[in-house]
Amino acid sequence: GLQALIFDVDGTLADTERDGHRPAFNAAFAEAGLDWHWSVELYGELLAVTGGKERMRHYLAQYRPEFEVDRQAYADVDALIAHLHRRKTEHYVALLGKGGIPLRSGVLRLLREAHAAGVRLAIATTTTPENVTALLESGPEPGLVDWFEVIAAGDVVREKKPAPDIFELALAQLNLPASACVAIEDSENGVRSALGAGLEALLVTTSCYTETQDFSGATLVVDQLGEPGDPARAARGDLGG
Ligand code: XBP
Ligand code: MG
Repeated sequence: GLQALIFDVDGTLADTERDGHRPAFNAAFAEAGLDWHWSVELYGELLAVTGGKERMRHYLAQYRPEFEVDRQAYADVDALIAHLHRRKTEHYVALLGKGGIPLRSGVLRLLREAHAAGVRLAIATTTTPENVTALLESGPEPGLVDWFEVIAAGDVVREKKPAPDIFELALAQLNLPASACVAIEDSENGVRSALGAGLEALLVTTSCYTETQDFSGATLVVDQLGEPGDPARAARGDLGG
């Protein structure tokens, strides 16, 4: 039977990408004196690469091939990227601290029901642990972060999604087989990661950047979890057997 839910964070718990991570990256670029700006559209393309540091490296290779790092200020490109990512994380956490990004519809309801039923909760995400904590603590449920027994996040694994490493780590830390868990994701990269770790029960709640992606292998794809009484929810199915 079902023993644990393993949640993705960005796009799944909250719509963090367009109005959270993206402006935080742009703020870090501007304050470093860089003329980089990630529009809503460009960011959609860049999301193909998971991980903020990896995404910046990809942007440089694809869109700024001529870029040369200011050697007076940074030892090399990696040092610049590490600096930008630290600052970006600070901007992002500050935004969340102001209550800037709510949990998606139905997320808190599902977490409360699972928590009350003794279903174990875990996270498997590409973003940093501090971002996860800041998001969970920014909402209306005090102590929500403590409901999660396992938070597998960020650079703790060698390869980020779509590689299976982060879901494998979450399963290992839960000490459960994939067959006892349901993964909840919003992106193709996330679905590939979960499937690669053997998770077959896979619920996808598409988000603003992922609506048109390929979710083959997912058990159920919906546009949101929704709340009871929300008419959009009545039309959708149930995770079922
Ligand atoms: C999330 C990511 C992250 C965020 C930015 O993917 O790819 O890189 O965009 O966060 P997923 P960081 O939802 O599949 O985990 O800058 O902290 O990486
Ligand atoms: Mg996601």
